[in-house]
Amino acid sequence: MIVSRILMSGSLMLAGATAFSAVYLMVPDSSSTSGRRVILLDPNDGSVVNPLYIDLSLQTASTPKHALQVENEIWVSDQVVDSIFVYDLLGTYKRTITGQLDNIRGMGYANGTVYVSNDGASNGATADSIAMYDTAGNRLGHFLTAPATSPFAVFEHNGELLVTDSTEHTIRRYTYAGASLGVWHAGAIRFPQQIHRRTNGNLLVAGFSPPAGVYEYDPAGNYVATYASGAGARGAYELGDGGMLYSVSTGVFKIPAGGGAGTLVIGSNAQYIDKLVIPTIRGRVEHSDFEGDYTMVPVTIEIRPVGSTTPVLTKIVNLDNDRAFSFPASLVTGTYDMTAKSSHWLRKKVSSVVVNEDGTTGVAFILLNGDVDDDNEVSIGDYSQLSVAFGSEPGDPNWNPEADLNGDNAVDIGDFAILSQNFGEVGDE
Ligand SMILES: [Ca+2]
Ligand SMILES: [Ca+2]
Ligand SMILES: [Ca+2]
Repeated sequence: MIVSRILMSGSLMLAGATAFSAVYLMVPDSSSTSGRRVILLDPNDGSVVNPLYIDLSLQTASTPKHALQVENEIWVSDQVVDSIFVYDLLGTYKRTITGQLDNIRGMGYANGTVYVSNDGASNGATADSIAMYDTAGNRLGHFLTAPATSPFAVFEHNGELLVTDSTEHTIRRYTYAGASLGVWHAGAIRFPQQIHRRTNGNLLVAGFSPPAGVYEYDPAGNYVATYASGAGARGAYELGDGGMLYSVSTGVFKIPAGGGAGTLVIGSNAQYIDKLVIPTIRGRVEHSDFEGDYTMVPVTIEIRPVGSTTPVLTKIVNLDNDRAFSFPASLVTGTYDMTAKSSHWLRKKVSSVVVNEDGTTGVAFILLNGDVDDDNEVSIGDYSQLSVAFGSEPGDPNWNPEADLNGDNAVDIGDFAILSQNFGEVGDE
């Protein structure tokens, strides 16, 4: 269920309700008129979520072809610049992969490897090949697509790779290592581009040249149906509402559930359509022994590999009226340790938190009060600082807001009682 949400490039703003999906569709736009960009669409109804999620012009993109999620990164292949631009999941630029690439098109991620279709032989590239990279962007080699000579998409299917070819008009099978397994389908389709799997297991393949359209095949490669695109289809994607998106040089169009003509979703020189999952980190924090406004108390959240004290992600959040927080994270789904710490409260760790496509749920922290000097233990140092501030109110020369443990705008016996109660406590590492 998608609730209204506004995504700004590189940052996020939530509008209204707190429940929202973290799944989107990404479409690169190679138009010089609207500017090279990655558009975000709603995966359920295809509506525009953000027309400028990534401004690709900042990386001098020319013909961005495919935006592919690779773990906690977005890789964008550019057919003319012969490079792959890499961003985090929130759209922040990280690096560019270049060299040994020429006239690249679609990509695939399978078996821990990123596969990149490569047609040309400039820049030290190997013509008619699939280049292979690890997730860090290190080149692992390539394999030839011969006898096919113009690879356009790479797609994992049944533990193998399918590669579309725009001159042979075929879809061929290869092992992950690149050994040829023959033709998966050859028929009416001309200039096949992107491949996408429907929820029923059938594959949609965008046919760019006449008879252009979106072609559907069963998992064995047998023809099922054609959906007219009216022009050269590059990408296709099934929506959650039963409709279907396709992309052509004038924009992204939606065919409603049950079929019919496509209607324009967004004008653009639209390329492949692919999924983006941004995990949403959610939890609740209780600041114990506190009568102040907890929505004004920043909480430092750390996401760490299990057993490690080195965070892979640190975020300072504020709580809502239900003591809850939530933020989108450029994070690989998996299991992590998660910690919370606020100024004069001890750090608390929750171990082995599962982060899946829906993010996290049910993570709750109760933070012990009394750490005036913020060294993650309640000890003599805190007692000293509280003693100095004892009897003070805001405006007094010895006022210390960190010593006002209960948040009642006075440092007095109430704060001393909290410190005494927790004396000797040490926060989680
Ligand atoms: Ca070629
Ligand atoms: Ca302390
Ligand atoms: Ca107080």
